[in-house]
Amino acid sequence: MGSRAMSALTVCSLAACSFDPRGAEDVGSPDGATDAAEADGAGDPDAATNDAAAIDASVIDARLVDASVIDARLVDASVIDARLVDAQQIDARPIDAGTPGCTGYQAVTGASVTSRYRKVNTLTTWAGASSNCTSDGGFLIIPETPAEAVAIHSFVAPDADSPFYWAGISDTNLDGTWITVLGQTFANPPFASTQPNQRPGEFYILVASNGQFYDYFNNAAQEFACECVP
Ligand SMILES: [Ca+2]
Ligand SMILES: [Ca+2]
Ligand SMILES: [Ca+2]
Repeated sequence: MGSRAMSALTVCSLAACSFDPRGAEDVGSPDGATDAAEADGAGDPDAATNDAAAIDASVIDARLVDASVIDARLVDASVIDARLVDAQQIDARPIDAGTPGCTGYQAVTGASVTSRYRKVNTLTTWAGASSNCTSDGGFLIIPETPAEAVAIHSFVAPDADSPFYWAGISDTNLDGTWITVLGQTFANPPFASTQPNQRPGEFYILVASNGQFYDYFNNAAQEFACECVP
């Protein structure tokens, strides 16, 4: 041991090493022997807790990932919203069904190109025929033109015993004022030369093979066609 080291020991012994802060701490520390270990963190309960916290943080991160999955589900919810929009479209379909698609109706050559028709070869009163047509969204045929009147006669092809078909035109409110089943005035009906003879109760229009009109009684039974506009 050199004289300088000896001198330090001498100083320490004389001053109780009070000049060294670490030395003083070591002296006063309850677990002075483990303080050196504390310095590197090993065995430090607090450090271990910090590590666990870090793990917990990673778990939280994972939960954030899960949260993003939940966000994705919210996106799915928006998809459900989109389906509700589709549902509205489904609601719109009954509106379309208001024109029933004219199911069971067909185009008739020479008749109105914008209409479809359905024939009924059952002898029926005018009122019964009209009800039959409105039951599926159609209406008792209104032959606006001679061409349509003739084409529909060929389409219905009524039995020769009564070679006429009902048209959706009547003058029930006022003789001589012809109104269609759609509520419109039918001007200048193409009556046969002897018609309309307006016998009491002759409120309804029959159409002959040449397209000419006859006023006639509801209690007659005739074949007919229904018209529908898609
Ligand atoms: Ca028509
Ligand atoms: Ca009449
Ligand atoms: Ca008549």
